[in-house]
Parts: sequence; structure tokens; C-alpha cells
Amino acid sequence: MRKPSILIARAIHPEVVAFLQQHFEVQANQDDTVWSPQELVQQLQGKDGVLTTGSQSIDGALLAACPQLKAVANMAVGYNNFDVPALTAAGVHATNAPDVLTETTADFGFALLMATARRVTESEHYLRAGLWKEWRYDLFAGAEVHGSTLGIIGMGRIGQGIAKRGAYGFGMKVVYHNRSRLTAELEAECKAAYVSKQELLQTADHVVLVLPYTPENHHTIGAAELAQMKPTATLINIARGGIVDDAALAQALKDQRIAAAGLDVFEGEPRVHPDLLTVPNVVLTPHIASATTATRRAMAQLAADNLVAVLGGQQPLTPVNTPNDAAKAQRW
Ligand code: 8YV
Repeated sequence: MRKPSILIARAIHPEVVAFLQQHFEVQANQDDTVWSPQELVQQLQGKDGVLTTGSQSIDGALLAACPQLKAVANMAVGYNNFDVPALTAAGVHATNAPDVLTETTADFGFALLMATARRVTESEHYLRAGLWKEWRYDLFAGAEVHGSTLGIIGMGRIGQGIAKRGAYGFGMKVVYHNRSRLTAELEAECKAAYVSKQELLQTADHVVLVLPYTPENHHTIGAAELAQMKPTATLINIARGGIVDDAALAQALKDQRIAAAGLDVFEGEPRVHPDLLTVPNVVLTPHIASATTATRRAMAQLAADNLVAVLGGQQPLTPVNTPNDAAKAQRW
């Protein structure tokens, strides 16, 4: 019997490639070539599955042009790069990689919050530039973290992890806003109180964004929301570009309408709004919140396990859709 054929669309851990080679004919993009949508379609010809990342769009046009494709596995918890209704209608299984990155990503959310509040990168640049001449009482004086109010927008697994770090580790008062309220048990476990978005923006000293990107969440934070925040507040985005209006944020930072921001994700990344590159009071990182060696490996392995399950005729471990049966039958 023919082994199913898969494409690994972005470089992943060699040991996970080797694992996949035990199950499939594998074509691996280990050079990290960035393919255009047309090139991706070409690479997918004759492939049964693809292991991809959050930066590659899988839409109806691609699915129509790849009639053999049966499984699409994202090495990411977020899957806004997928057109899920199109995948479902086309009979293609789609999976993501949740849970294995929760704590690591929450760690990074906190690292970015700390770096932003305490001006870690800004002060390092100053030191490296040879500008440090003498102790000063207000040299890089930042915002207090312990005992302050932490506002979390998006209270899924990662948001809850950040809440616990804030409440238990730093004695912060935690408020959150989410599509739906957590159960009373979870609220107690996270020591977090549900508030309106407006109350959160007006009261939080540190606002952390951890919500998925959906059309409704586009520019959840824009000029109007930034205007509601305290002038001493910080804004942290580890969710997705597009949730924040980066142009409005750059302006607010320039005008010091908020104190500082920490951004791991950007609208149109890897491009970054040029004004964000010139304001000093922002910490910028290249979408690395889940990037520890162990976690990225676990994400790749989970994506691989999902492909092995689906193409082996089993249910995926972490599905994001239930494909249409009739359309699915045509692909098998
Ligand atoms: C991924 C992420 O590394 O999981 C997510 O949703 O944003 C990151 O952990 C990135 O999307 C590449 O797949």
C-alpha cells in the first residue's frame, strides 16, 4: 500500500521530521523558504497532508486547487490562518496545537510585561550606547508590577496562566474580560474578577491581550480604547497582530498617552509598523512567546501526531473542525 504523502511547509525539528518519515513520504521545507500562496499550492500537489504554521494561509482557493489534501495540521494554538468553514466544506481535517504551549506562553507574557514595565530593553540600549555616566534617582524609573492591577483580555488557557502568575507570584489584583465568563471555580482558582472591557481599560495598570484573532476582534484596541487607559499603564500583546491598531498604538506611545507597550505580534508581521521601531517606550519581539526548545518540539510533535492519526483513518487529537462527510469521501 502506498504511504501517504505529506508536506512540512516550514522547518521543524529534525527528529520530528524523522518520526514523520516513518509514516509518510515526506517533503520537508527545511530551508524555511517562504512560499507565495501559488508556490504553496504547487508544493501541495499530490500531498495528502500538510504540517504548517500560523503564518501560512489555508483557504478555499488552495483547497480547491489541492483535491487530494485530507489533513492540515497547524503547529500553533491559534488558527486564524485557516478558513475553517472552507476546510469543513471541502472535507479536510484541520488541527491545531493547544495545551502544550500554555505555560510557556504565559511565562513569556509575564516576561514581556516585566520587561515593559521595568524598561529592560530600553535601559540596555542606553547602556550599550555608552550613555550611562552616573546613578540618577529617576534613571529608567518604571511602573510597579507587584501589587498593581493586571487586566487580561481573553481568558482562555494562556490568559488563566498569566492571571495565576500575577495573582500568586506578584500579589496583583486580577481583572479580566472575555467573550464568556469563567466558572466560579475557575475565577477563584485564578483569583480573577470579571469586568467590562471599559472598566478593565480604565482600571488596569497592565493590560495583557491573549484573545484569538477573529474578524470581531479586529482592532479590539484602537485609538478609542487607548484613550481610556491610564497614562501610566502598559499594554502587552501576545495574541495576534490585528487585535491592536498598531498605527494608533504607535501614536499613543509617541504622545505618551500610555506609558509603554510590549509586543510579540504585529499587523502584517514580519513587517512592523515603522513608527513602532522609532518610539523608545516599546519592547518588540519577533513572535516568540511559545519559543522554548521543549515547547516548540512538543508543538511540532502534536502537529505530527495529528497527521498520523488523520491519515491513518483515526480521529485527530486536537481537531478544530468536523469535515463534511460527503466532501471528505471524495478526497480519500
Ligand atoms: C506559533 C502562536 O509559534 O501558537 C500560536 O498560536 O502564535 C505561536 O505559538 C506561531 O503561530 C507559528 O505557528
